Amino acid sequence: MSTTAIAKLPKDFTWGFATASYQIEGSFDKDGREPSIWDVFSKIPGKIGDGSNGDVATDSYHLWKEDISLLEAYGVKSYRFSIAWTRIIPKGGRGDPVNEAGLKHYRKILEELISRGIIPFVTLYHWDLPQALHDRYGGWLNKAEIIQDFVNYAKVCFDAFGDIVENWITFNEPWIISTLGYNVGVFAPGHKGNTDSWIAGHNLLLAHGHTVKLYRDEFQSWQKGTIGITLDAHWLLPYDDTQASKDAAIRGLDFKLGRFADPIYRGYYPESLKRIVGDRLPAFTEEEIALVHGSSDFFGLNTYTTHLAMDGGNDENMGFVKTTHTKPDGSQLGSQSAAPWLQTYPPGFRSLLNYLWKTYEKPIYVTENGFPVKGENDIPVEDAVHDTDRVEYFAGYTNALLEAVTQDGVDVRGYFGWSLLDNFEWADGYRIRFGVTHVDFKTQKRTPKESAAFLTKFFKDHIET
Ligand code: GBH
Repeated sequence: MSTTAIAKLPKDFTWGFATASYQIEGSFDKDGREPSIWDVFSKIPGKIGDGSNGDVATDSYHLWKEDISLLEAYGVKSYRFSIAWTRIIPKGGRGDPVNEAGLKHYRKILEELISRGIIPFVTLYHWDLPQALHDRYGGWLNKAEIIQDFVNYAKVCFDAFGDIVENWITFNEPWIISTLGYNVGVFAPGHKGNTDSWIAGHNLLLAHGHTVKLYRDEFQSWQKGTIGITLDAHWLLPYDDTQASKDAAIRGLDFKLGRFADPIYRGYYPESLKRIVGDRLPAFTEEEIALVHGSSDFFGLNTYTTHLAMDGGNDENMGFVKTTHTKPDGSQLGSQSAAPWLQTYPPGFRSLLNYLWKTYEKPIYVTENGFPVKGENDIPVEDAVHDTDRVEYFAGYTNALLEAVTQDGVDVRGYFGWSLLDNFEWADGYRIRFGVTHVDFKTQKRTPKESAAFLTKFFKDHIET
């Protein structure tokens, strides 16, 4: 009998699950926390599909220890979560008081994680801007104020936690923040404006650049951490053989990914972006771009699906590229999830990893990847735990990752499944479940699904010891 050696990820490859503060914490008014833009936005009738909000969520503000026990039971090496700005500086600004209760809360979580051998990856901003800053000066649209206030908040976090946090992520998905929040208006703060997405995105890049400079100047040498940003990207394939579709796939990547990745990793906005957006795209001064260029130690990637791209449509945020999962012959690219935008397509993940490594030459952390099973919200927990479609998704995606690393030589250092728990899925409310752990939102009972066990075994089998 012959044995084939199993391809393995390097020994220091890390893996775990990710969450975000507003999606899991609840306790929206406890211990000094003040409203974020998501508290206010979610309570406007009609904004959230099931009329819900994050007031309670998975109650992780109280059940954090139980959540950490789940992580431990799953055998993870790392956990990615985000800090709520509104717990640290409830009104957000640099003149506003720091809230000791908030600092204590995250400190105890961090200490508990470390005591159980789980490495924290901390996101500073997963969309929950203090409402006070929105009211005071328009939040991300106000360059003069927001950058300084964000850097001030980040400094409080580096001071308070930097001795035990070695992995920092400034922003989660600036594309989503700027386009859905400041142009389309389907995410908080629900602002609509045809130039404002470009301004918000530009200010996010600058806030990121200034924060990383501060970290490198004052903290990195003695805290020995790394810092970077997480961008969201879908792989794009041309819809058909036409040149127009081929160009559309490239242009779509420029708009979705290059818009943030090119300034950070190469030092300029993509040409197609400048051409199409014209002078509504703010320009960097020489000093500013020097700050932004090179401001990420790694490439944080959130990715869920692949789309087919074709020319046309009216979405300027995508460079007038239309996307679909339906092939020209009417068949589907992958299998459908509970969310209209998400189908399984593992080869696209492998292509995306290769593209990022070739284009940006930075070690990659997959900071989110996951799948909401169709119909899962309508079935009892006994059935929901047999999440075969999610297992199939993770099997395809982890295998694509393994191939990218071991066959293509892509430098991927970590992988986080989205998400540890079913949680508040933004404008979709609680109806779309991404968790590897089922949550009964009435009792807060947590029940592991089969997908959790799948990932545990996969990484146990496929990381060198
Ligand atoms: C990530 O966003 C987020 O970081 C995470 O918080 C979230 O829970 C997770 O993905 C799952 O969605 O087609 O108009 O319905 C990924 C970006 C943003 C993609 C919302 C889907 C729905 C827009 N997602 N988008 S729409």
